[in-house]
Amino acid sequence: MWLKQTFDEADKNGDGSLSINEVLQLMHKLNVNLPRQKVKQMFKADTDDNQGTLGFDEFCAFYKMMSTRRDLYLLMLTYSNHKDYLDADDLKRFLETEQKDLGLDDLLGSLNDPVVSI
Ligand SMILES: [Ca+2]
Repeated sequence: MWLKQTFDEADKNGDGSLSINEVLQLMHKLNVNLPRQKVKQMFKADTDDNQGTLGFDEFCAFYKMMSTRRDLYLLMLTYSNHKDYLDADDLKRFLETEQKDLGLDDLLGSLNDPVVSI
């Protein structure tokens, strides 16, 4: 499984979990350029054991969230004419163009999230 390989490679010290520094190194390697502070927020939200590390299951959830937000961010840049928000026309264009099973509420919720704001 690709994610498992990614996880193992990212786990530099081999303790079976990812510290925030291991995650930041991985994101750098994957060319995911989210501000460090945002990663910390996401990281904090995703570790429910308060130990500041991600196990494999947590990593999967984190990675999925990260990819989704990155995609949304790129979509937003595409449809907003490089404004830092989508106006009603942009959103209409987006919905007409993207025939994806993405709920409008999900999209708006994500756009309101600080992680995808510029
Ligand atoms: Ca580790």
